[in-house]
Amino acid sequence: MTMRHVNPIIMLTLLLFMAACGNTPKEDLLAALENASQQGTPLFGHQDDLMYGHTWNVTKEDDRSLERSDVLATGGAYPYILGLDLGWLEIDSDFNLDGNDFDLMREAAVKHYERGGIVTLSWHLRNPLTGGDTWDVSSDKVVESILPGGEKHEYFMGWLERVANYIDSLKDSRGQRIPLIFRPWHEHTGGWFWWGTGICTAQQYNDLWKMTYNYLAVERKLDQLVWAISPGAANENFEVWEERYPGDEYVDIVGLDGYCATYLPQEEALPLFVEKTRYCLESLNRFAKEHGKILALTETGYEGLTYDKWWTEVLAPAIEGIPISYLLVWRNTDEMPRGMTHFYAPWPGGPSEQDFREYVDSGKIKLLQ
Ligand code: BMA
Repeated sequence: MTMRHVNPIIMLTLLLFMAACGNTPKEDLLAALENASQQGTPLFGHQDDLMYGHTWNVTKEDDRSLERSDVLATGGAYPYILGLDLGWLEIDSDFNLDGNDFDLMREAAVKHYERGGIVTLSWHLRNPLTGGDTWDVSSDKVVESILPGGEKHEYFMGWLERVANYIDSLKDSRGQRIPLIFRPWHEHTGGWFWWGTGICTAQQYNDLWKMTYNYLAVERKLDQLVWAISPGAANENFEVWEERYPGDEYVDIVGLDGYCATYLPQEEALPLFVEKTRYCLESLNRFAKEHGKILALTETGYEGLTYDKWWTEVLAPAIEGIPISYLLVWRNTDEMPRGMTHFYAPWPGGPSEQDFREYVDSGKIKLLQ
């Protein structure tokens, strides 16, 4: 049937109906990101913000209200973006790799969305070939083994099915699936994850991304997902990351994962972070413009926050004038083997608390108001 054969009254009714429906939740999410990018006010994000903080943990304590937040306690509002990780969902665990109860994570995601925030999901999944963890790079055959025809293909599709089911279960109180920034296969320009450079070929990486997209977005029709790709920061030839890019139809956001080095003395690490972050973000910004994508700083931070002016004197100049839509700092946990230093967001009584408050008050980043 051609358009000429459609009854004009039906057509008009349809158009009026579509106009009345307004934006979809996914379109609203994209619009919020576009807007933040154009205004030059990135949305502030924190990994696991509602799940645990410097001195508390909802999975382990009786208070499961999901009201606590280190960002709220120091900056006066929840972060705009809540990051959560799906690692271990694939092996049917009740808890993710960092100890979060998956049911509580679902509640946190929905609650954050209903407060007006945006949720992003990463996936530090285990190694499907060796049985090791996400950092097990002992074999360069892992990606090959899960692609169609590979010995672990069916097994891995079972993992993806669990991820699809969980994503499908993230629904608001009206029963609508909540929009999500999905950020799989991240930091693929580094060599520390089994999908990284040197461990699989560019072709295999791109095929892995497309297989993931085709299953989740096409076969399972999870059309509420916004797809983000995150190369890791590198000092030179950052442009080579582009060979590990599946194509414009599979990606909405290009983001950088880049941290301030803790293995260098502070007087070297801080300026290096500013220089490197700017270099990579400017390169990504050119790419984003050419390809019509949204730019973000998808992971960042300085472990331990041992510099008390980190926010206004280091992070702010690292991103000044670059149209990132959001930035996300990593998690605040004391459960690391090497001790209590794995903190990236401010916490009450922490060294950079005052500076964070100043950064928020300056209006240069946006919390959930
Ligand atoms: C890493 C560290 C790990 C954690 C992983 C996934 O950067 O924080 O401890 O398991 O992210 O959240």
